[in-house]
Amino acid sequence: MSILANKDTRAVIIGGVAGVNAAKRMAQFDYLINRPLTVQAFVYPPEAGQQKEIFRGGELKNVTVYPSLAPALNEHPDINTALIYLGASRATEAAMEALESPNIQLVSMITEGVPEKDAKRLKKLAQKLGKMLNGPSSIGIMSAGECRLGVIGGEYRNLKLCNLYRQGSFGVLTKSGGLSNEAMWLCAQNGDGITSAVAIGGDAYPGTDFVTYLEMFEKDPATKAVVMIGEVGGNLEEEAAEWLAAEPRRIKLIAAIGGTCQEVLPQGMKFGHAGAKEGKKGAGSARSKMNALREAGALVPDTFGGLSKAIKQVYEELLASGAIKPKPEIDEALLPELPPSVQEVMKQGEVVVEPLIRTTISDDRGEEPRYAGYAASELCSKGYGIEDVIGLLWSKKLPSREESEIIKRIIMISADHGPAVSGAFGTILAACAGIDMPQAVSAGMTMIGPRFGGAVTNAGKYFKMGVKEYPNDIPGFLAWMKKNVGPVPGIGHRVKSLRNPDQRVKYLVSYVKNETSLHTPILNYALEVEKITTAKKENLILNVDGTIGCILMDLGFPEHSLNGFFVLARTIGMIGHWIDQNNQNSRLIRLYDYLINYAVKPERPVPDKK
Ligand code: Q5B
Repeated sequence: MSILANKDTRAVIIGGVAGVNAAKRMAQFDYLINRPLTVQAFVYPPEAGQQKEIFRGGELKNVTVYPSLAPALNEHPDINTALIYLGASRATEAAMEALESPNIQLVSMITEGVPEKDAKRLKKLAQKLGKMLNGPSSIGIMSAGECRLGVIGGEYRNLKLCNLYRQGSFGVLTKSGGLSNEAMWLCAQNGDGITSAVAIGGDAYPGTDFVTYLEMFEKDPATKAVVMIGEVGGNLEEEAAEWLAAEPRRIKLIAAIGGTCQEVLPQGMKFGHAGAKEGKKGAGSARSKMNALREAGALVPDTFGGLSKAIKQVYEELLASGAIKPKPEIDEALLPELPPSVQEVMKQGEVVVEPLIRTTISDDRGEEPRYAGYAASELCSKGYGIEDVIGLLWSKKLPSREESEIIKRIIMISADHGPAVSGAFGTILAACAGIDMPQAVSAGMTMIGPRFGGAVTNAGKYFKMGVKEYPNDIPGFLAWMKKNVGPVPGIGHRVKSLRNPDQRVKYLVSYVKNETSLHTPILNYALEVEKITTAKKENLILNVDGTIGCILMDLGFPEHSLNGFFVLARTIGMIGHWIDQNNQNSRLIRLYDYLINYAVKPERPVPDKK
């Protein structure tokens, strides 16, 4: 037997991240003692509909998050316990709702800072409904070998060290969560372990007092003695003393009271728990509580350090009287180990995992991203620019100052070319249809292809091929292109021509050739091609795609990176167009009829279907 929680306990956790973490810890205990998952459902409106992944050993369970308590209880009629993991502002209402739910018999609250008036309301409601309310500020309830509610008991190894996988003979009552773990450990080391341990919470008005729990332990035949750890403040310990003295009790009481140090501390010095707010002497002081408990018949060591000895003494008396028999030792090695995570096993070098992807450009595992090994902030502080980041991430090289200047100009010059071009127009159409920025910009992006903006890569590729295969035979190159490729990428423009030259191209060619020392065999070749194509047709100029493709190839960028320069640069322009249309509250665009040639059949009657 145990009190409050047992093998039939099924819980709902009301709350977010902290509640999910508690559920994971509870599932570890479920695994240790081989019981079904205790937590059946979560209630947390912001994440309603999600499923939380909880591992019970190596077994993955999905636990649903419900928008409110009612559907959770409808779908899980076995739930009889609610754990409140909400902040103080919402915890009281949630606890009230849980108490009022017919199936729920026990509510345990971890929430700290619940207003005292709310704590009193909750206690009154629980008493009226005949339900158990543990907490607020409680770390939880542990029933050895049966059920863990909350994170009480600490980490997995500690659960084993405290023999919590099987029942002992000692009940534990504490105000503090940390001390409950310590008391359980002391019971395992000096006795045969615990039946149940309850952290009642350190608030001034706990939902349930020591006496109520002592009554429960008294009625639990498996519990032979209770270790109670109280503290200064309030009168729960004095009430416990009165209860003990009132009539002969079956259980023995061992008590320790924290706070005797207050006697040597300055008057009024505050202790940790909200409920620990008494003066140095008299009623409510640690000393008076100790005296009251001793007079009532409890075994009260002078100091906390004496608790081990007291537990041992009671355990030996119980053994000697025949009230308990020594529990058979369980070989710890036979208890299940938590399956290690892949990361843990890898760390130990015991498993080899084939990586799913391989990266060679950046690493975010340190304190900040590193681009090809260089910390981003150090690049900034040493005066590098966006051109250098492009160089590092696209070709794993830090461009020289001269190369950076060329890259910068390429980006600047191709950032936008007005609203009429396919990309900008696509973005404007989308912006006017009320589409958000990322999608509107990607609408423009989808226009980048073989005819518009996406000829950079192939221009670089084929002009390089020309340099190699047809160095002194441009007609031969053009003939090969016509036969095998089609229009030469990087040649031709809708509006630019010999008579209306593209100033961007002129500037870039002149800058690279006259103001830098870059060797430009591919650009030179393309300019020779242009001489032949413009002789045929004056708009078959070397266009902006072709020019930047050749220069980037001459700079040594990887071939398949080249379209990226137009994509990157034109994103700046497309974002600009989206912002511009939004600033103007532009209306939905619909083409005027006069812009469409309706080359369709005239209106005619629909024939009867044959
Ligand atoms: N013909 C660009 O064509 C365009 C030829 C060719 C041999 C060629 C065309 C083309 C290659 C792809 C390219 C990037 C579609 C352009 C850019 C960014 C932009 C845009 C902006 C910005 C234009 C008419 C006659 C036909 C064709 C022949 C055409 N191109 N012959 N090699 N490359 N270029 N794209 O004017 O005998 O009559 O049948 O595909 O490099 O996108 O500002 O607008 O910054 O936003 O519509 O600059 O040149 O001419 O296709 O009707 O052809 O010329 O074979 O001959 P058009 P088409 P024929 S820069």
